[in-house]
Amino acid sequence: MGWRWLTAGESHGPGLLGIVEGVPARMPLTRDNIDRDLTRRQKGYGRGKRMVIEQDRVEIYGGIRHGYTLGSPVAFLVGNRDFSHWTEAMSADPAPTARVVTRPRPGHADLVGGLKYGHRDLRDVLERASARETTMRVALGAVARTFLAALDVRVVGHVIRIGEVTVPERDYIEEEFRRAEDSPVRVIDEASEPAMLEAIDRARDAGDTLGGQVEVCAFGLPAGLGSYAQWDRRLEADLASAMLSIQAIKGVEVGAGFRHSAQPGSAVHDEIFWEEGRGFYRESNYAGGLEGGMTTGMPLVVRAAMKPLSTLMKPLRSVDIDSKEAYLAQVERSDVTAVPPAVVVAEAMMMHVLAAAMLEKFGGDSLEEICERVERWRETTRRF
Ligand code: EPS
Repeated sequence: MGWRWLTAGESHGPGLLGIVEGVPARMPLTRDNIDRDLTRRQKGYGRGKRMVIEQDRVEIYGGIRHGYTLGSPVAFLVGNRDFSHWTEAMSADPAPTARVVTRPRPGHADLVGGLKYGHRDLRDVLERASARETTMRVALGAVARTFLAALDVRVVGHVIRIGEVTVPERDYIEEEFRRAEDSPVRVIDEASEPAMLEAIDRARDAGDTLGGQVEVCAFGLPAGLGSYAQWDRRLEADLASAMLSIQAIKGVEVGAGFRHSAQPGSAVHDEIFWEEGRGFYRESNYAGGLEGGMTTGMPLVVRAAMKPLSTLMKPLRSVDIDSKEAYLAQVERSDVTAVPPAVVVAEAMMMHVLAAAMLEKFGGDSLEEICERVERWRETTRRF
């Protein structure tokens, strides 16, 4: 059954809930491991006022005892501080209707969600469609991070584009990713930072929003996760699906993906070398760590493109779902850009996919058992 997880909760409800199943037993895991990623997700120049209200911290409801996992489902709650301003509007008990939304925002789930579920108050849609939900993806993803780290796999990411501003195209090495932690826009490339900050200021002043691109990499992966043998076992497919499931993500690229589609094959494939003791290796990584739906052992590189947020202070034209009159869309408090936090969310989604792939290939119930199997496999691949 592998790695299974679910989230629940509305943006302005009491909180977000999550359960992850399949976490091996006897794995050290503390609240700090989780809160670190929750804090990272809250950062970023261009974030809105909500992030001043919230201080996301996890409460552990199951699966961990005395700092170790039990092998039982790991269950989390992250409270919404903002709920204190919404107790009646978001009450689960019958209460007077309040803060009704009838003017859908173009680009958000509001209109189609209302149509699909029959909601005439579009708040019933936007509360769950909101990217607030990514808080719990990240909390559960931090469990995957801890698991992967024990197997010597590290997942890191950075911003490569905000609006028109892009960082130079090149492979970034693992050590460089630390720089992104100190950047207000989560970029490695410091030279791009001032132009990005300026672009965000300009968008804010204009009541507009900005999209961009993130790049997420996994280092230390063994070769052979995923499979070419069936369409639904190809790891690219799981990674693309995971990335596209993130709110506002509209495009995904593995390795040099779109960029290499215009070049000849001789320029884009990673030549194969062999050395005693080291085994097979490559000197380039155009494939982004995947060949034939399987990890090659090179860094896994996935990029995701985010559209600009659809909540605009300068709203676009829309139609009221009750009166059918033309109106400007609902103005809700929001972020100018959410590209820096999208890095943390994309890391979480990649880690969920990789934790599942690790469990599928190696299996096992305790961390020790899995670690031994991974180590044996690494040795096997070196000797092949
Ligand atoms: C978010 C919380 C939300 C938004 C944002 C992400 O809070 P609120 O709606 O109360 O301002 O800041 O959500 C969106 C951009 C969106 O389109 O839904 C968060 O916790 O990340």
